[in-house]
Amino acid sequence: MGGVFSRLFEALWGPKEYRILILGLDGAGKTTILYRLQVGEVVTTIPTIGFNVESVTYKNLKFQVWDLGGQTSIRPYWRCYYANTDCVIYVVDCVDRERLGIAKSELVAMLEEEELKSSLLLVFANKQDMDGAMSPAEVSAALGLSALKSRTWQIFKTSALKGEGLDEAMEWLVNALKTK
Ligand SMILES: Nc1nc2c(ncn2[C@@H]2O[C@H](COP(=O)(O)OP(=O)(O)OP(=O)(O)O)[C@@H](O)[C@H]2O)c(=O)[nH]1
Ligand SMILES: [Mg+2]
Repeated sequence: MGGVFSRLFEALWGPKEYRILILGLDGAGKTTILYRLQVGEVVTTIPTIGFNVESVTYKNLKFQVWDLGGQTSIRPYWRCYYANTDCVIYVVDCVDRERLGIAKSELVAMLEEEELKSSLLLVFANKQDMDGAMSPAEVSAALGLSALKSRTWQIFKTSALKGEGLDEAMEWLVNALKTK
C-alpha cells in the first residue's frame, strides 16, 4: 500500500528529496565534504558563516545537503535547520584531539532534540590522511556512540582531501534510508 502511495506521490511531485545536514566543529571538513559529494573535487574553502546548500544525486536518490558553519558562535543556529532531516552527517577532525570533548557535547545536545528523533546519524572520522589521526574506534569511544539507544548510526573513516570513505558512507546511507 505504502508503495502505491509513494509511486503516486512520485508521479505527481517527482522523487522525494532527502534532507541531509552536515554538522561538526569548525575546520572539521564539512564544506570540503559537501563539494566532494557534489562535484567530486576538492574546493578551496573559507570558514562558513551561515550555510551552503546543494543538491546531490547518488544512486538515483536525490539529496538536499546543508552544510552549516561550525564556529562556536554559529552553533546555536544549527537547531533552526533540524526539522525534517533524514540524516545528520557529523564530521570529526581526527587530529583535533583537544576538542573531541566539545565535539561530543555538541553531538549529545543535538541528538537530544525532538526534531532529530528519527534522523539517521553518520559520523565521519575525517582527515585520515594526516599523521596521528585517531581511528574510527577511538572516535566512536570518545563520542560514546555505542551508548546511543534507538538511533541508527554508523561511523566511517574518511579523507575529504583524498576522496576516501565517502562512497562507502553514501552507500550505507542509501541502504539505511531504504529500510528506514
Ligand atoms: N588533510 C586534510 N585536510 C582536510 C580534510 N578535509 C578538510 N580538510 C581541510 O580542513 C580545512 C577546513 O575545511 P572546511 O571544509 O572549510 O571545514 P568546515 O568544517 O567547513 O569549517 P567551518 O565552515 O568553519 O565550520 C581546509 O583547509 C580543508 O582543506 C581531510 O580529509 N584531510
Ligand atoms: Mg564550512
